[in-house]
Amino acid sequence: MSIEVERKFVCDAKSLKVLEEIGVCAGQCQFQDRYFDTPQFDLTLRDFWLRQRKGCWELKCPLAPVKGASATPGEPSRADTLCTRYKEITNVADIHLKLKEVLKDIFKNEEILMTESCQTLIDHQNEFWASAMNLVCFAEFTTVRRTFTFEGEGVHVDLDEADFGYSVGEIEVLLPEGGDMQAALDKIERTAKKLGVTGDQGVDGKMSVYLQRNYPAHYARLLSQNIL
Ligand code: V4E
Repeated sequence: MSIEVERKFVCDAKSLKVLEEIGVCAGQCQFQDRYFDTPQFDLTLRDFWLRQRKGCWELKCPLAPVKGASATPGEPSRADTLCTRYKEITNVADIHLKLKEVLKDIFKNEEILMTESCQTLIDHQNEFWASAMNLVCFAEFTTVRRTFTFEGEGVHVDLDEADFGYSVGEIEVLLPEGGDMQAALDKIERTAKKLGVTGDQGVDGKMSVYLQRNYPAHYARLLSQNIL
């Protein structure tokens, strides 16, 4: 399990030029994401994001805000406004365990049925385990991604173009669990400065824009609950 810390940014011509000068282009790839939730959006309303990418399952789980990082008590810190931090689980058995924990109140009456049928599907590496948990695909899109790395920094930058007409950059650091979060946030801040990325407002990710366009009522609910 790892922790993904990232800051989204709008990549203008200036930042792209700097990126091409100081970063090492690690290549371009294309992938399709399929996001899953219950029909009532019980996962995303709890800030859990389950997806299938290149045939692999990934679950992003929220982390508590950085303690004591805000100059004004009660207000989100600069790091929390600009950066997102999620724990990533990629092993299907661990994802299943976590989902059962998150959804336990919702599945109160069906828990035994769900557990047994899912376990059998997971044991047989059957990808339909998600439908056995009443999880349905609510979003599907393709991204073309260019990745840049920085010598010795442990930071990479992705430039994403989604097929529904939205482009966004991400400065990202992957940490082992219990790794130095402040050091990761500092690296991101330094990289943002080098790229000329300024501004105190967070930038929308691909999923935020997808929800805004395709599920406006759910998007509004996520906004009002400070999940997006
Ligand atoms: C919506 C969301 C998540 C789903 C994944 O979103 P995103 O990071 O945009 O996807 P992607 O393709 O860049 O994933 P990667 O390849 O980096 O793993 S995970 C968390 N959220 C919520 C969220 C948020 N609250 N704020 C912002 C700016 N982005 C996402």
